[in-house]
Amino acid sequence: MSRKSKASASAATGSSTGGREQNREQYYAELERLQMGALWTVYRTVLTREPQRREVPYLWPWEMVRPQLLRAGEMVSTDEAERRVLMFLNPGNPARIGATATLYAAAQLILPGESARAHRHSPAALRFIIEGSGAFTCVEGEKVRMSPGDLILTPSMVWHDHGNDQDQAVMWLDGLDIPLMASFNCMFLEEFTSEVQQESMPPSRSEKLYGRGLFPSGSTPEPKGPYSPVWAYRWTQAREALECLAKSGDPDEFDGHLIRYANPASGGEILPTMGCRVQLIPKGMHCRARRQTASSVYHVAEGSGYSVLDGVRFDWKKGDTFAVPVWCWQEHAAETTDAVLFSLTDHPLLAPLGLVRSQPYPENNGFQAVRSVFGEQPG
Ligand code: 1HN
Repeated sequence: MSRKSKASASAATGSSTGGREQNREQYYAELERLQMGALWTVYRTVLTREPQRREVPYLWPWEMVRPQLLRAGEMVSTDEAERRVLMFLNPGNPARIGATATLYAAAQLILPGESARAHRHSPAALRFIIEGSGAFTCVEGEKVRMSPGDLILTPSMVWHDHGNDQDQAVMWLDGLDIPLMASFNCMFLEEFTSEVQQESMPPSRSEKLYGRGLFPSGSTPEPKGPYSPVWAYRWTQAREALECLAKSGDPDEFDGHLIRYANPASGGEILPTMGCRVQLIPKGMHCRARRQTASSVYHVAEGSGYSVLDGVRFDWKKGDTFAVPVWCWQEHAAETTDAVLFSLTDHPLLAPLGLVRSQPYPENNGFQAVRSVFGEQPG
């Protein structure tokens, strides 16, 4: 606008600078009523130079979670609750559903003699067994037994119910892509025609047919769906692989010895929205710091150690779960024992969108300075 036309515009509205402001406020209010908005008022808050988030790094210690879960066992049956689950809620997550913006995590308890009804839904789920043996998940008519450290998958729209026909309480970590499904508004749930599924397949069929490098041929259908055809990844095997990897060479400077759970049919991730990793950090190793666009939930499978997350030290031990949100500086260390961390990540969804980024910590020789300790009052 030329000087002349600017002057005539303000003459036309008869305004000084203050009047112009007032006009703008009235204009924005009018747009609001018309269900419109001026981009320039929010441009910088929408299009940020780097990821912004409300979620924070956070840790749920097992010694706090376990008694609360057992209390839930006294207060509510699986019949009443559908699933007896305590959610890990990130204090910054506005929807009060996620451990990060994309990942839901929780602890579930099933007591001896109980079952949790059969259903299927659009969110995909995975379970990492924390404590107890002998419960099972029935996945598409196949009984999959649980032992500590096992990973069990129930992908999107796959029928599943849980049962405990043994004599111990069984507890596990649930990981779901619920925040994503909620943001897509793509939630579907169906209840099965009976409380639990008939056992229509041989036990552990998926592991025997697809998990051992021996695929069925002929009339047995090829694995379908964008997910692993293997419902269970056993701890004994994951642990053995870690042990072997540790003897095969030096640890990665960021990850220690890291293994990715893979879909044996494709070599890719186990689920399209969530991937799993397990890493061994040898006693005395302090991994370098970096940040990533992928967010993660970590669960301590063995040993103890600590992580520095955005300058805060989080000490952890077996059974603890912690959330690492997007673009959060993170580094992990094991001090007095080897540590094994299981994790879930939204990496599989970011990869095909071209959103995978990782940045090593640029200062201080690649390690963060510790500002405070999680759980301690500052000062
Ligand atoms: C679900 O189906 C399970 O099957 C656990 O164990 C947690 C959270 C939200 C929606 C469905 C389960 C869940 C869930």
